[in-house]
Amino acid sequence: QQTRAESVAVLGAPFCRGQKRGGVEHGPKVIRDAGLVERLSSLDYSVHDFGDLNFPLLEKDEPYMGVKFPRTVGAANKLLSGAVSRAVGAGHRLVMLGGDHSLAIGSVSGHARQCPDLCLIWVDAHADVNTPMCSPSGNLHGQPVAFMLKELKDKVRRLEATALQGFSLLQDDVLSVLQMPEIPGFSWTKPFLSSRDLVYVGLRDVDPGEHLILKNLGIQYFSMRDIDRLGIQRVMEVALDHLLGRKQRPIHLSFDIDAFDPSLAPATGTPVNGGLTYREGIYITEEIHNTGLLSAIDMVEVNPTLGASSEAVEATASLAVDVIASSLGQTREGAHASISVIPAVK
Ligand code: EXY
Ligand code: MN
Ligand code: MN
Ligand code: MN
Repeated sequence: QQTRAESVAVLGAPFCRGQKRGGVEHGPKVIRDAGLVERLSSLDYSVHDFGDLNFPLLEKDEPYMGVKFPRTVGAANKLLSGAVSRAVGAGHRLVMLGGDHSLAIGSVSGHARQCPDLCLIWVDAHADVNTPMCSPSGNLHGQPVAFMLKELKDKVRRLEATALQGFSLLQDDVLSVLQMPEIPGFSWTKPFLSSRDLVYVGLRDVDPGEHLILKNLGIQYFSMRDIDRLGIQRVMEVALDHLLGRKQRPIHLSFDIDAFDPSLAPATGTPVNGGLTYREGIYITEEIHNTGLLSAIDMVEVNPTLGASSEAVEATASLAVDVIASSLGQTREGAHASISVIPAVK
């Protein structure tokens, strides 16, 4: 039997302190129960399930600049970053099962320790790029990208006049939104990503401060409106050309299940109407697979306690498995590389 001779590491991250709703820590269990390992094995990967990480519980963790559970989220991500770095360093493709999206700080930074030139595709209804100064909630799952971007740590900033249009902020307020402060729990990590190395797909709920950051840093993004206008085929063509046109490099896919329409992925904490169709979501991942450069995937924000029924939870978890399998080469047209036995005539 032919095999891909490639290995996938599955790493569970049962963590919920980046937001306020309990239950998202059970994401890894329901995604595994939906048949993840079996599905990846059927794609001829050698699958190494490293189980779930054990995150430290911190007794006292007061908010800092409005940021909730900073030390708890920082410690969990430090642990995750090391585990991801080791798995990627050992030659595995990495699948991280969340947990809430604050975990991307650890996942992407751990990946970047092994692959410093990686690029990031963020599929989400949300931009998750609030800084503590502009976050409306203080929840760290709405801020992970702000911890990664080098430009938000630069002291001197060029402010484009156009970026300020429509904002009733004074120059000093704008600067403070664009400046990432030191947060307790995060001294282990430094920003490692340039704004040109990031593309968003699926946005439809972007806060004012986030919009200022997207525009000011010139980040490439495709909102649901852009998908309506251009179609998902063109969106992926432009997105991948933006990231890979100059040079081929490893891709990190951070996939928030709330990118999908809530009718498809109801079991999640911050659903927003008007999301990706099933076919758009699968097309995104097929195109990413076809680059041959996908190196790590986050699958986050599946919250089994928020489904209205067990069917709703199973549909959401099964969608997560489809996204991961499609990212790793499952095709809709079928394949025949792995035929080991021609079925006997019945
Ligand atoms: N933008 C809002 C906030 O920062 O609180 C909502 C963020 C939801 C984040 C979900 C994980 O993508
Ligand atoms: Mn629980
Ligand atoms: Mn997210
Ligand atoms: Mn989201």
